[in-house]
Amino acid sequence: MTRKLTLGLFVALLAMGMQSCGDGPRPANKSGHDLWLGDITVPVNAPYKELLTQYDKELGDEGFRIKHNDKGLAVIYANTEAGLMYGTYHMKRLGECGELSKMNDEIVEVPAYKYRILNHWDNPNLTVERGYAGKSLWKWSELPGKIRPEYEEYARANASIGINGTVLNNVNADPCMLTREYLEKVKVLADIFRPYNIKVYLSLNFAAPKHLANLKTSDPLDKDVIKWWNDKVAEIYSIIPDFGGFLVKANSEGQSGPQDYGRTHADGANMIADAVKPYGGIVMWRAFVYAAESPDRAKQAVEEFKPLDGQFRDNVIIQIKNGPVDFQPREPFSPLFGQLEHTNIMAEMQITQEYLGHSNHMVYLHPMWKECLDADTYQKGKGSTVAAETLGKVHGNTAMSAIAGVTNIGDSVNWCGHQLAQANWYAFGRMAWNPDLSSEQIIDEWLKQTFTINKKFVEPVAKMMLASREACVKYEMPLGLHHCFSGAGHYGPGPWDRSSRPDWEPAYYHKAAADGIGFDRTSKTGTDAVSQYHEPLRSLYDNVETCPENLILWFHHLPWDFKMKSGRTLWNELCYTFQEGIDEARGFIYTWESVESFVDPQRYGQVHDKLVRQAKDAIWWRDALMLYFQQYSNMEIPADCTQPQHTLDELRRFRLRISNYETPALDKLPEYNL
Ligand code: GCW
Repeated sequence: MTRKLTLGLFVALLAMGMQSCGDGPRPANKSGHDLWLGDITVPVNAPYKELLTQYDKELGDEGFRIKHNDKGLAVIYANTEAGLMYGTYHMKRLGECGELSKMNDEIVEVPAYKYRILNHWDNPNLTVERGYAGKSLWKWSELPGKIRPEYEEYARANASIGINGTVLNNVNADPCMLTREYLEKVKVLADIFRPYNIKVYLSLNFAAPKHLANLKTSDPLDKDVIKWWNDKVAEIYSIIPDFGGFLVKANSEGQSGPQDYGRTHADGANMIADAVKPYGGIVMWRAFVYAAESPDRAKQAVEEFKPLDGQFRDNVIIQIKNGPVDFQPREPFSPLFGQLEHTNIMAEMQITQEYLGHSNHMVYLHPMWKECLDADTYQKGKGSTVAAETLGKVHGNTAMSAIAGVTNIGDSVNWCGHQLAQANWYAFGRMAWNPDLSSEQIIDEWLKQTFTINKKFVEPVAKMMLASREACVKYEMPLGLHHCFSGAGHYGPGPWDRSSRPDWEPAYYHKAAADGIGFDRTSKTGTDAVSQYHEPLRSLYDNVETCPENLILWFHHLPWDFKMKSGRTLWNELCYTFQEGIDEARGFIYTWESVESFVDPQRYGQVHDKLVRQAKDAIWWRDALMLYFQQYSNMEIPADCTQPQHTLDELRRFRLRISNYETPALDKLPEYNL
């Protein structure tokens, strides 16, 4: 490690990883971390900060101003300690990026979203659902007695990018999290995070009254149930006075919810909201609901939540995934963002790469999230972007603006499983602070703070990372295809997979048949999902001539020889788009090799091995999908494309035996020549 360690905590985290070997757990003692911890604490007491004596409305509770005082010294001003802290991190970031000259002008920074929250899908038994970075960071069996240094490092990392809340446990929530025993453990974490302006939240199990108190029901209108929740919430706040509130997955994928008792989502959410209201708590109620019987899963959130608009309490926020199905590499934005007027809404992004190659693939996700936030819902005419909707600007309810990211953090030595995946954690925080920041700016900052400011490294690696999301779309599911994943951990292709539910089978989504491929969501012949979008989008998507080609198979079922804008048949367009993805993934390896001299051997080697696997997986995806589709199209893969290296039968026989809590080892995957 040649770089000095700095406040740019992402430098620090990587540096820490460098002190141990291999991918094992990070060292549990502090000694290895002294340098950066020491460095990080110094500026917090430095004299160039001033709490304002008169509240400055422009800055609010978390913003700051940096300007020169009459002695020519740059000073950070804020209304609160939190504001001073964010200002300090900002100043350090500028320093690390070689941009201190920006302080010649006055800087005013105020976070865009009020609630900037990480969601951990961590279970009490230390598994992490869709977690690809080892086990859970939270060592519940050791708490409250033993405190690991990682807890505070985690808080510093988040503070440096503006995260101010964390939901500690999985939305598929174990009721035990609300027991006194666990609340005492949660308290320890809350105490560690508090100085960093981070509140803790918990996911709740809606059936907790039944599980924990043996009540006969968990009906949200039952008076004993209401009392139980009120008492439980009072207990929580007596232990953690600034507890943030709850995240709820109800009546979704087998989780209990108010509909079990003939009640609505609003009944359920409001009951919890009333309990936390006196303490300033909030309820984030997820809109990720779908039933096996529906002909189109993509429509269900709007169908369930639109009729409830206006019925939710003002401390409830409906948490909506960016896309209408499920965190696919490309989805149109969820139409629910443009359908509610009197209800708080927030976006849920997935930082962990459930559908983007786990921590084996290098995929920089900010461009994907920004595509969603920048998308225009047209709910109140042009400019009603998803960002504006979730910031509360479209309906003038800005007080409850929020955004959530499902984390990619675990106890692996590099925190996120892939050395370059920390960029996604970093990017989520920066985006929540300022959704206008560009993907370029964020990756530039992260690379400079994590590796080196040398342009010869930063420029090619930034270019590679900026291209990676689109490359992943091309090699996994181009042209609007979606959910062609193997059921085994959602890693790798499985277009032929069968399941207990039709909507858990890839064929439900790709609909490949002799007459063509794609999901018909048009108004005349399809499910009419297009009508959940406002004009001009509705018509744009409905009409095959105007539908953007990168979403065409999301909205249309088209014949194999359909003529694309390029003049190619749909079949050939699929083949060549896959090919571009394969070529780009191969190119990432060469880019990385070209910067070898800037990276220490350990990080260099780890990233290199994974990039090689990523390129192999790209060919695997193409082989699996196109050989499978070929059964219906009877068309050939063009001769100038990489030719398949396995037969369809071989690929179908391959079994990846991983659970929803694991990522596959690189040597357990189908072999390919690059
Ligand atoms: O994408 C699906 C995942 C589940 C997850 C669910 C959800 C936590 O496959 O593992 O459960 O989404 O978001 O609730």
